[in-house]
Amino acid sequence: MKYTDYLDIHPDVEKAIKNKEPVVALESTIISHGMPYPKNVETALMVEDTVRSNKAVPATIAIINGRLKVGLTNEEIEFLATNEEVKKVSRRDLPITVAQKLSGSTTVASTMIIASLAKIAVFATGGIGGVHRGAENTLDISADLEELANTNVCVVCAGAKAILDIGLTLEYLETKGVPVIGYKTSELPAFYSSESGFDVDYKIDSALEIAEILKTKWSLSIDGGVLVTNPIPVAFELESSIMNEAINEAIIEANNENISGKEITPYLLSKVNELTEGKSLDANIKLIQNNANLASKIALHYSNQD
Ligand code: PSU
Ligand code: MN
Repeated sequence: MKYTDYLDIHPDVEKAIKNKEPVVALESTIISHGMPYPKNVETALMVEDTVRSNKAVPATIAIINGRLKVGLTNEEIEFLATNEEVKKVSRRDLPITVAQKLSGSTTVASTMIIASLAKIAVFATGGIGGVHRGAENTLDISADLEELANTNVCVVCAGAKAILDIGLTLEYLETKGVPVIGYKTSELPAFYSSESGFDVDYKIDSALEIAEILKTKWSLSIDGGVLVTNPIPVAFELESSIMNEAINEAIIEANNENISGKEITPYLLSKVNELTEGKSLDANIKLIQNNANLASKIALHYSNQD
């Protein structure tokens, strides 16, 4: 079997890839494990429309009945959003999900793998996984970081969320040689707020320059991803003291309930949403839209180069 035998690329996406038109990959864990229904469906469709309004083609990625789907129908998005059996699939889960013809939503790591198989270079998400707080004891480091080290996809996110150890996450990315770019900022954004107190390596002010960096990196065979961090617009920022309080409480509850492994991120996200009475969810939606806008612009410039 060739890898293409496992892939179902949506005709709109296939046409765009063939004609070297801009395409933006989107993940699906956020749909099935990152947001409650029906906001998850509304957000997934809104993000796709945001990409289209920038004259790029959205390719939401997931695994359905063992097929690697690149570009979903609205029915498939609804299925991912409502079906309890849809598992969170990261790198190690991917071959099992495919071989057993199961369905799964893809994390940043597995979305990067599938995007790269489909030759899509730019991917928009909300937040990446990283080094968790307390990782010196738990060794909980997301497979997203290892994927960024190895797979040639540019990931546009809103920085690292404070459920993670932001400093250790940056150190890990440095060790692995992953460029961390701040879009119009020299400070790493912290997801719900535009500031984290940590510097990024490079402040870059235009999507064109980012596209040039991608071309240069991969032309030089320096494999691996590039992380573009895009601050949440100030109008939608949340007070970091309120967020930190909610996150600290969520982490204590997760410990009390012995939540670990792949369950921890979805657990913390829904707890924080509960504790902030939905404010974190609203901010989450705004920042994903913001990331989809920037990713579309990068994809447009990237596709215009040879
Ligand atoms: N962070 C968020 N929202 C999310 C995730 C992370 O703010 O939905 C999801 C992404 O799909 C990410 C995954 O790739 O969680 C990381 O999970 P883990 O830490 O188990 O690798
Ligand atoms: Mn983990």
